[in-house]
Amino acid sequence: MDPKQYASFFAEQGYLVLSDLLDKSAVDTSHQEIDRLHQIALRLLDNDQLNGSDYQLEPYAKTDRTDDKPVLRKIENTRSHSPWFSTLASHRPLVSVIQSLLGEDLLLFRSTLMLKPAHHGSAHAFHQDSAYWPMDPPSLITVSIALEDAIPENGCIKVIPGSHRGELQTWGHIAQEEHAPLTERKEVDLSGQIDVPLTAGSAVLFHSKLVHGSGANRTDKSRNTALYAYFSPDVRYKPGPNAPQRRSFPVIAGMNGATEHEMVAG
Ligand SMILES: O=C(O)CCC(=O)C(=O)O
Repeated sequence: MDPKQYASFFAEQGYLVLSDLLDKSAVDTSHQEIDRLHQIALRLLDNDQLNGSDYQLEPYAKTDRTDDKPVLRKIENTRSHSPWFSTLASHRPLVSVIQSLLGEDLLLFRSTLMLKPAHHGSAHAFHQDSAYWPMDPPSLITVSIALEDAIPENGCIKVIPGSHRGELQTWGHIAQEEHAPLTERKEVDLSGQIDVPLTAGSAVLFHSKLVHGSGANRTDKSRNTALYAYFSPDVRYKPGPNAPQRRSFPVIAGMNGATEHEMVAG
């Protein structure tokens, strides 16, 4: 697809698959880095310091560690914990596609590793990201880069194509037990849902109003993804009254070469 086709597919469907975004060496480096971050998490767990950190345990796992590895659901703010995952947010081929959809100036809202450990990885109920984010208008783009082959059995992402053109709705808790339905909301029409299987190194982009989720990991291997959310500086920061009223966002591209951009609530 050329950039024009990307833009029209994304506008219509609200998601876009980028095949082979990372080569094998980048995928291998990501695995090594994930192992290193698990060692850090293990030390935090042993010292009772994991709670309240950017490392989150699987809420429904039967144990907090297996094979001397903590059973983690996700790691937030990876750009602060890992030079590798910080650099990956600016991966040139990825940034070019995001720029073709959002414009030249790009800020980073989120850098996260979504981890689905073997047998433990919980499901993610259907939701729209913008229902949880203090950003307006709700037009951010997330990329989820598969670091292993992602298939329905290990909880690949599911999307409802075109759902980003509907209203923003109120959703419940995202993390769900393995056999829980992916939504309790009877009024949500799930008939159009599709799985988005990806090979390791491929990625899916999705609009922050797109209804999406993922099943549990029922296999004996982990299913990990590197996830980044980007936005244009036209999007405003609108936090609730109890949240910090100023927030600084990393610049990924443009913005006259600045490295950080502070936004004041409003
Ligand atoms: O990685 C997944 O399984 C789902 C991620 C997701 O839904 C999200 O971060 O909004």
